[in-house]
Amino acid sequence: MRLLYSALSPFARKVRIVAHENGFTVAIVLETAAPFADESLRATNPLSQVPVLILDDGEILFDSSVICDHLDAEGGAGLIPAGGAARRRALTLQALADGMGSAAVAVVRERMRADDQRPELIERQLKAIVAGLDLLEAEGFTSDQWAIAEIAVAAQLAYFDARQVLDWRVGRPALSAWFEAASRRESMVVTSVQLA
Ligand SMILES: N[C@@H](CCC(=O)N[C@@H](CS)C(=O)NCC(=O)O)C(=O)O
Repeated sequence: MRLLYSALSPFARKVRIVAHENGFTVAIVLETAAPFADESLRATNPLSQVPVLILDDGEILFDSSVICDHLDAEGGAGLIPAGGAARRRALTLQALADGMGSAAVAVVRERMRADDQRPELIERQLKAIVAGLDLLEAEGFTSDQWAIAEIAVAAQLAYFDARQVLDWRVGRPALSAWFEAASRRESMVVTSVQLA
């Protein structure tokens, strides 16, 4: 299998963590792609977004939640509950984390603009992230649970730090403490990127 990814993408990080937890460390070859600069990515994903997983028979999977679903089904780690309220909760929290990630990517892109930045766009995206963080603080993640919801959230929180999106720890002691412990998990450590 080939995973088209970019090192800092929180969506690709989520997939890499799920791959690691499912024992797919050797079976997946990582290939860097530059979604904003390289139009060739569009041949695999018309949205020109990473991550994209290309299976050995050439089948192409995106987006990150579809890839995670496939890897977890094949690997059997059971990170995605099979059904019922647990599954609905897990997928809803994954969707929340992913949505916060899209908002964060939009903030980062906007801040990169040399001029003509749109403060109202940044403010709206940050509002979504802050509201999501408040929900997650109330959710009360515990260190004994590490499944798709927790993985999706951890990947995004790490991205907020790496890109200095916002100071999300202020007023969120439970989420902060949970994330510190989560960051020490092997699948988080081996998928982390050290910025120069
Ligand atoms: N819903 C997608 C989002 C992926 C995404 O936004 N990836 C970013 C990189 S972090 C990207 O490739 N952006 C390029 C673009 O939107 O043009 C997923 O979960 O995989």
